[in-house]
Amino acid sequence: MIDQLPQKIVGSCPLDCPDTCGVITEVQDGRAVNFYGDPDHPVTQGWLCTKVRPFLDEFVYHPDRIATPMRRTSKKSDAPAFAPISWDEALDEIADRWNGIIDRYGAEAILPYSFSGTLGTLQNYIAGARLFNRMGASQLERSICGAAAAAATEYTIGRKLSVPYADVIHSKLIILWGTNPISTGPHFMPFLNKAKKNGTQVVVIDPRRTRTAKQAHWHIAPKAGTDGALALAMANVIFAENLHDKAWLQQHSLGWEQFEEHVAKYTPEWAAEECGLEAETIVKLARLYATNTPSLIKSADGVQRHTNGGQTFRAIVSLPAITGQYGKLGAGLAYSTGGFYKWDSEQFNRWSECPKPGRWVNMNRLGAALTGEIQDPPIMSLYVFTANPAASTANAALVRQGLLREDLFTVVHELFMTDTADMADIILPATSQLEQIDVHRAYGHTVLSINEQAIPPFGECRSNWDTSRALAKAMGYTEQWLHDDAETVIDELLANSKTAGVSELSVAKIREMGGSYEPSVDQQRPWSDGIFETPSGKVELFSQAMADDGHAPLPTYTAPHDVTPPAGELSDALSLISGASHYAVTTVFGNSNGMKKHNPEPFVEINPADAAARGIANGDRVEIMNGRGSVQVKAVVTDGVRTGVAIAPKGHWAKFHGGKNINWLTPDALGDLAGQSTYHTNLVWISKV
Ligand SMILES: Nc1nc2c(c(=O)[nH]1)N[C@H]1C(S)=C(S)[C@@H](COP(=O)(O)OP(=O)(O)OC[C@H]3O[C@@H](n4cnc5c(=O)[nH]c(N)nc54)[C@H](O)[C@@H]3O)O[C@H]1N2
Ligand SMILES: Nc1nc2c(c(=O)[nH]1)N[C@H]1C(S)=C(S)[C@@H](COP(=O)(O)OP(=O)(O)OC[C@H]3O[C@@H](n4cnc5c(=O)[nH]c(N)nc54)[C@H](O)[C@@H]3O)O[C@H]1N2
Ligand code: SF4
Ligand SMILES: [Mo]
Repeated sequence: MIDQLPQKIVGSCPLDCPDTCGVITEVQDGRAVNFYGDPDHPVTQGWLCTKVRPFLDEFVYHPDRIATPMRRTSKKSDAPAFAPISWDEALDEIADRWNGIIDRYGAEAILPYSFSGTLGTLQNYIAGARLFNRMGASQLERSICGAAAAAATEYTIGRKLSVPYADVIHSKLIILWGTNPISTGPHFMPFLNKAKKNGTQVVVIDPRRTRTAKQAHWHIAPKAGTDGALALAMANVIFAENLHDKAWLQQHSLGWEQFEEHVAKYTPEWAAEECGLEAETIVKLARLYATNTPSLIKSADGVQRHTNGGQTFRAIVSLPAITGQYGKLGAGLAYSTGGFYKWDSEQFNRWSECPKPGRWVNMNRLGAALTGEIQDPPIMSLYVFTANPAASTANAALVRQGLLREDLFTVVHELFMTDTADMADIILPATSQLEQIDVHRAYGHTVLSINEQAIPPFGECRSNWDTSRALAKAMGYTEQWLHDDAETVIDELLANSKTAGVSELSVAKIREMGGSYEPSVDQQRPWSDGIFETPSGKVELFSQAMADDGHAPLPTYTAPHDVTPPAGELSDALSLISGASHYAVTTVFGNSNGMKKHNPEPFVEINPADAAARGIANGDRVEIMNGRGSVQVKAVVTDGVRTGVAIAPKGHWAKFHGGKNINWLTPDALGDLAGQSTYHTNLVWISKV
């Protein structure tokens, strides 16, 4: 046989990351032999992050991949045990159980739960929508990540659009507000570094001196959850010192005079107390921001995972308006491009051919929902795919309690035996990104890319869409749109898009373009026409829509508030932030060698002053506790975190660390907008073990 050169297949990184990298898989004899960043992708530029470089060994060919469907053979409270079954047996059993539940309780007793294992439009979103819409199952309110920021953005400036990474070369000043792109969206960094060489100043606002903060010109570390106060005080200074852009405000905004009056009370002195900063710092920041234009605020979702996150984000996105930055080259806001591609909701969801949508169940309340908060009917079956809620959801002890219910029929579609899969009645084996086709839009840029299937499925694995099709068949649903092949669904999605230029695309056409489609530079630059997709077409500093929805119509500050029953004196509590780990993407790679090598043991960072007050030395084993639970971890004493705050990255699987992770402490209270998660409004007490 003649040796064949490996075939190069283009794809997209599926993980929850704004960069959605273009990837190349080299395939020989049906096996992926090489995997790297697409050199032709304008954002990826030929390199992948440290987490995904070893994707073949650490994910696709990981020795622990699940190969067949399995049925539970142990009690839920015992060590998990499973026996392999055939797909037909698994599908029959699921359909039987679901039909029984629908007959007795109605379809709303079934709850699909999915979030961010893959961000593929077909494999995550359409696969998660159509089948369960057709069933009339409960609808999951997907608010675990950035719902409050999204809602705040939409109320204020309309669709979620962003200044392109490449345009930061035009920014004179960039504020990275509660975001750590070196870890969480690293392809922004080459653009930022180029801008810095060009003289751009960089400010980072984060209670932690992150990898990104270490490289900034100025790092400001407020107390957790107080950014709303900081932003409103900046607005106060900008108006008081006449640094606002009156002409722009008059033409492009609504309610700015009310806003000016409203922020008069948010003085720098008041905010200094609230934020744990000096008043001069706030004044200096406000002046720097308002006088170095074009200026850009880049933010992400960490800063809004607080009880006041929605109003905080409202205050932050108001700042580019009062200084007239929206629409200037390299200026305004870089939060998310998630609103760039508009799909047709009817084509996507097939609402018109489905029963009335089921009631909404907030994913952040999963534990509560499974243990009695949701009644009439109670949740009797949970279908989890593309998510690992037993490790990633807040108040995880309660989630676990819910999953322990013997009468809850849990199906988990997974690649690995995660904390969640361990609690399943039936496990279905899932393909990896290399074994499935998909289409991806990104939330950090506007490239639309195809992910080609590169290799055959591992074992008996099936993609989310193929599993949805098989389940639809088992349930006797005959609608064609539940059974179309993947490429047909993607073609239809593109053809019905409301974004200019996209309806002419198809999988075949994007293939001809080399796997990805990039809109024109002009199209990528938002707000240059001065029009905003709000009810008034302007930036709504005063939002009637918010008032109508029962929210304060002007950006307002309320201190973050954790309702946890105290586990000590309130004055001894620290605010625990459990943001991204550098080595995992949420809990994906929690079972990888990278994690075992670089972050084998969960840790908590605390400031030397806070450590000394508790008699804690670097490396000590400590207990973190609050009214929800406790975990034991290693203490890292460092001035890289401000006083009053503790840092413990997310991403660890509970099963590898004595059955608990950091989410045994996090709150399941909802934030002020859009049912947002509030992971970081989390009071804890830390002591030496
Ligand atoms: N403490 C704390 N917890 C947090 C956060 C925090 O800041 N602090 N952040 C939250 C945020 S922002 C998010 S987005 C959530 C994410 O939480 P989840 O949505 O639960 O995401 P992951 O934990 O990454 O789990 C994804 C799972 O999907 C599987 N998977 C990957 N690809 C596929 C596929 O194609 N098909 C199927 N069926 N499965 C697949 C992976 O193996 C993995 O187990 O976590 C939240 N959890
Ligand atoms: N390596 C890696 N990359 C990831 C992920 C991951 O788990 N690991 N997760 C992905 C997901 S799901 C998401 S949503 C994005 C999130 O992307 P980011 O929002 O950039 O990441 P986070 O670490 O959640 O939060 C960013 C920063 O917010 C800070 N922060 C928390 N509370 C406050 C506050 O009150 N004020 C201020 N100013 N800062 C605060 C944290 O200290 C943290 O450094 O990243 C994605 N990329
Ligand atoms: S996780 Fe982000 S940076 Fe890493 S390869 Fe995927 S898209 Fe790129
Ligand atoms: Mo997220």
